[in-house]
Amino acid sequence: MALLNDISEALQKGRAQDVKTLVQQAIDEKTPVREILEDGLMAGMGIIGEKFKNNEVYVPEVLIAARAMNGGIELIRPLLVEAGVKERGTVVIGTVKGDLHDIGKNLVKMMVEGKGMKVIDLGTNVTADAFVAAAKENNAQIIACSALLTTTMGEMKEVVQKAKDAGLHGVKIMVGGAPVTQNFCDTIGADAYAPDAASAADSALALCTA
Ligand code: B1M
Repeated sequence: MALLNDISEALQKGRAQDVKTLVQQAIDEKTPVREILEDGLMAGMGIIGEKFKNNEVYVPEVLIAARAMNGGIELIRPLLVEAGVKERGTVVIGTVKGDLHDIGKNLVKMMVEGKGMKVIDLGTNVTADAFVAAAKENNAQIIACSALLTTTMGEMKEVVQKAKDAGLHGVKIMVGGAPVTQNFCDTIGADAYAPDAASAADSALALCTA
């Protein structure tokens, strides 16, 4: 549908006001809210995610697109609740204890939201206990940990251990950040590693729907 395509295009260009206007038009035309979300907003964010993965766009473009997406989501949120469109899963995210870097973590959050999942953002300097408590409280499927320092990435092992100790066997632990590797993920017994925000979102969705 042309209007949904226009929403996707405006989102990719980061035109927040255009996204709002077009989403409102789609609502007024009684376009099903799920289509506005999936074929308009999420489709646009998906394309941005792929381009980001391929270094065709960079951090600023992603942030601007995410802001445009949030504007559109705000308009459809009440209708989503009414229509009973459920989130595809819940992800608790944070940067590990001792680490204050949050730019990458915020990108992961936006991309995961772009896949239609609910994200509980615990911010930075998050202890293993806080990750576990939030996962329990929110019935999360995934704990997503970011670390940018070689001195803090070890905290991820603590999160894996504490989640195990707390009996959160169904909750998957996803790790990432510049010094983190697949090998490190395997060594600490985490469930998934993603090298970038778009792959993290793909992985989170796959884990939630597995
Ligand atoms: Co810091 N810092 N920093 N810093 N900083 C680095 C990381 C460093 C590499 C710089 C360097 O020395 N060349 C170095 C780490 C060295 C190491 O450990 N190997 C470093 C250091 C040493 C420090 C301090 C210790 C400096 C000091 O005080 N002596 C200090 C530590 C503070 C602390 O955390 N306790 C510090 C402080 C800071 C600032 C506060 C000034 C600032 C952070 C601001 C903020 O985040 N709000 C800062 C910044 C900006 C950087 C650099 C320049 C940029 C990091 C960044 O945001 N990159 C960085 C050097 C560099 O990378 N060039 C550096 C952009 C971002 C989009 O990438 O976060 O990697 P990134 O995220 C990617 C992927 O990694 C992945 O997806 C993202 C996008 O695709 N990803 C995930 C991230 N999390 C993921 C989670 C996932 C999956 C994928 O699943 C859950």
